[in-house]
Amino acid sequence: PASTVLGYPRIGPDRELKRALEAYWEGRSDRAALEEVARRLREDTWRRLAELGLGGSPSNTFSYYDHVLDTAVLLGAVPERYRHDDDLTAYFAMARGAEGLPPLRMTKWFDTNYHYIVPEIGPETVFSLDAAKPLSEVREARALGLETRPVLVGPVTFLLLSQAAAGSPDGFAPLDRLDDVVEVYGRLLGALAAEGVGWVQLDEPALVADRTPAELAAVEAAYGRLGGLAERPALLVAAYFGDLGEALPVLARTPVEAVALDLVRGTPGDVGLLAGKTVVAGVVSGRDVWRTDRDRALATLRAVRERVGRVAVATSCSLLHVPYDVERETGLDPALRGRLAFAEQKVAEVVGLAHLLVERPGADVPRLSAPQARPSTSGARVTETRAPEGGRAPYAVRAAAQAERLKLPLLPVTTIGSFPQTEELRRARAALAAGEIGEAAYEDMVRAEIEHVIAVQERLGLDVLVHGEPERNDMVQYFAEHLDGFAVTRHGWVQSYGSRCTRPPILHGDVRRPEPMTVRWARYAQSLTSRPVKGMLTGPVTIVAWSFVRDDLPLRDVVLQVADAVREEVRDLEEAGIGVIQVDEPALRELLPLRRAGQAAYLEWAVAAYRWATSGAGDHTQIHTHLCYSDADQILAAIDALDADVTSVESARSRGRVLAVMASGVAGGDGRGFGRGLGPGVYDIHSPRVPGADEVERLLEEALRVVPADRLWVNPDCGLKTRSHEQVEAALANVAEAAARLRERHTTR
Ligand code: THG
Ligand code: ZN
Repeated sequence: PASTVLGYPRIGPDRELKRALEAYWEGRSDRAALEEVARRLREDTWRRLAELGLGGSPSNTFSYYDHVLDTAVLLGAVPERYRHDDDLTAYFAMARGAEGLPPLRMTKWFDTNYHYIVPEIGPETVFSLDAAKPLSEVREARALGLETRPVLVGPVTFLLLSQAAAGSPDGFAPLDRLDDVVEVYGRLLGALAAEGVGWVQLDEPALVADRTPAELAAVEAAYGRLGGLAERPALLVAAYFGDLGEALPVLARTPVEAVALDLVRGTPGDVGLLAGKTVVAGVVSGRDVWRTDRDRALATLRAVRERVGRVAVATSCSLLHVPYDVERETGLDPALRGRLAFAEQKVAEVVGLAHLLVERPGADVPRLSAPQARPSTSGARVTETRAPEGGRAPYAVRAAAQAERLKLPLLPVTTIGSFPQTEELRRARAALAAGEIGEAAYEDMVRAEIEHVIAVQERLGLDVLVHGEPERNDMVQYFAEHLDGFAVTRHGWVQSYGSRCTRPPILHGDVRRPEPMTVRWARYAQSLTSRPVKGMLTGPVTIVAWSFVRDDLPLRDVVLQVADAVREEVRDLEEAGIGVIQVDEPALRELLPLRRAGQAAYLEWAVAAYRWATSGAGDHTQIHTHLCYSDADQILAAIDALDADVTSVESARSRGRVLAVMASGVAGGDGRGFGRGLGPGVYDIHSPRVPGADEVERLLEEALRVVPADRLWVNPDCGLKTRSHEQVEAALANVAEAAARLRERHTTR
C-alpha cells in the first residue's frame, strides 16, 4: 500500500533557512540568495524522502515563515495596509511588521509549540487566487523527476483560525466567508488538475476540536462542493491532533477520495463509515520522538484495513514538530538513542510498515523497533504515596509574614526575570560547549554579568531584584540539563515560529533533582545587595510542555515528578535565604485539551502540580508567578487557583480585559477575584519602543482603578532577554519613576 508523510520540517537540518532569513532581513543578502537556500532545502527533502522509499511525497510544505500566512497569500487575503509592489516585502511585513506597521497577531497552532500568523478576514475582504507557490513547488519537484501532492490548509480550518478584521460588524465571523473562499479553492484545484497533479492534501485539524452543528454543516457543504468539481485532483482531507469524532460521518458523506486520521492521538472510531475511500492511517507519531511500536501499529493498520479496504500508511500529522535526524545525536546515550526516531527515522518506519502490511515475504524491510524495553520505572512515586494537596496558609497570614520580612514599599517595582543576553555570553557558552574555554572562565563571566545587572537595578531603584539569568540559554533547556531523566540534543531544532527554533529536551526517565540547580547563582546575587533577590524557576507544566515526553506514563504523573523536583529547589532556595521565589508557568494554557471534555480535569491536575511545587514554601516566603498569554482570560480561574502571592500576566495587547476580569471577581468565582498581588505589565517588551514615565504612570493609574494600591505590583510584561541593555535601562528608569510618583501621591494623600 501507499506510504506518505503529511509534512516535513523546513528550517533545515542545520537551520539553513533561519540563517538565510536573518541574513536577508538584516540586508546581508538578497532575494536570490534566500530563494536559492529555500530551493536547495526543498530539493534535499524531496530527494531524501524518495531515497527512503516513501510512496507519496508532499509539496508546498515549505514556507518562508508560516503555512497559514502562505494560505492567506494564496487566497489574496493580504490586508490593505501591508500591500507592497514587492510580494516578499508584503509577506514579511505581515509576519514581522515594518516601519510604523505592527505585524499580524501570532498564536499557537493547536496544542503544539508552533506559532502561526493569524489572518485577518472581514466582510469586505476580496479573495483572489494566487497559485504561484503550490504550482512552482509541483514543477520544481517534477524537474527532479518526482510527482508530489501539494499540501494546503483547508478552507474551514483557515477561516476558523482567522480573526475578524478590525471594523467588522458585531456577529461577523470569518467562517461567514466560506462560500467565497471555497470558490477560490475550487479554482486552485482546477489549476492543479490542469498541471497534471493527481492528489491534493487539505489540512483540517480544526475538525478534531468541538464544532457546532453549523460548523459541521459548513464542512459538509464545502467538501461537497469541492468534491463535485469536474476538473480536480483527488482530495485527501487530513484531520490530525485528535479524534475526528462527530466530524467523521460528516466527511464520510462528502465525495473526497481519502481521509487522514491521527491514530496515535485518536482512535479509528467509526472508520467503517469511510469504506469506499482511502484511509490514510497516521500510526507513526509526528508529535513525539519515540520509535513506533511495530506490532501495535500493524495491528491498528490491519484492523482499519479490514473495515475500509484501502489503507495508506502515514505519520499522524506533519513532521514539522520533530527534529530531522537522530543519527546526528552522537552524544546521546546509545541505549536512549536506540529508542528514538526523528523525522528521517519516522519516514523509514512508515515505509517499513507499508511493506509489512502486505506481508511480502523476504522483502527488504527496514528494521523497525521491537516493542521497546523501557528502563524500569517507579513512575507512580509521587502519585501513589500522596495526593498532592499542597495548600499553604491563608493569604492574609502569608501577606503579613511577608510584609514584615520584606518591608517593601507600596507599588513595588520588579522585573520578570531575564535581562538582555549579551552576544559575549552567548559566544562564551558556545565556547564552553566546544571545550574552548574552561568552566571557571565561563563562570567568571556569569558572575560579572550578575554584578552588572544587580548594580543597574539598584541604581534604578527597583525593589525586588533578579540576577538576570545570564547562565541560561533557554529556561527549559537549562532545567533539563540539571535534572536526571532528561536528555538534551545538539542538533534537535524544531521551528517555533518564523526563523525561531527550540531544542526540546527529551524527558525519557524518572525525573530527579540530583542537586540544587539555581541556588548558587541566586545566593551570589543576594550577596551583592541588601534588597530581596527573586529566585527564578520554571513550573512543572511548562518544563513538560516544552519537552518531548515519555509516553509510558500518564502526563499527569510525569508533571508531578517534575513538580517534586521544583519543590525541592524551592526549599533549597528558601534555606539559602531567598525570600521571594518566582515559579513561572507560561505554558499552562498550552496543554489544555482541544476538546472541552478533558479541560477541567487537566486544569485540576496542572494546578495541583503547581501547588505541590510551591506549597513547601514558608508563610514568609513570597511566591510569584508569571504567565505569557494575551488570552489568559480563558483560564483565569486556574491561574487564581495557583495561589501565588503575586501574579504577573503579559497584558500588553489585552490589558483592559485581563485587568477587568482579574479584579472583578469573576476569576475566583467567589466574588473576590484575585485577592492577592497582581502585576499587569506596564512595559511591552516585544517592541523596541521605550515607554515614557507619563505613559507608565497612566497605565498604573488605570490599574489602580481596579486593583487596590497595596496589592498592585509594577513590572514589564515579560522577560527582558530579547531587548538591548540600553532599551531596558531607559525603560526601567521610566517605570521606576512612574511608580515613585504614584507612591508619593498615595502615601501623602
Ligand atoms: N522556550 C521554550 N519553548 C518556548 C519558549 C521558550 N515555547 C514558546 C515560546 N517560548 C516560543 N518562543 C520562542 C522565542 C524565541 C526563540 C524560540 C522560541 C528563540 N530561539 C533561538 C533561535 O531560534 O535563534 C535559539 C535559542 C537557543 O539558543 O536555545 O529565540 O522560551 N523551550
Ligand atoms: Zn511572559
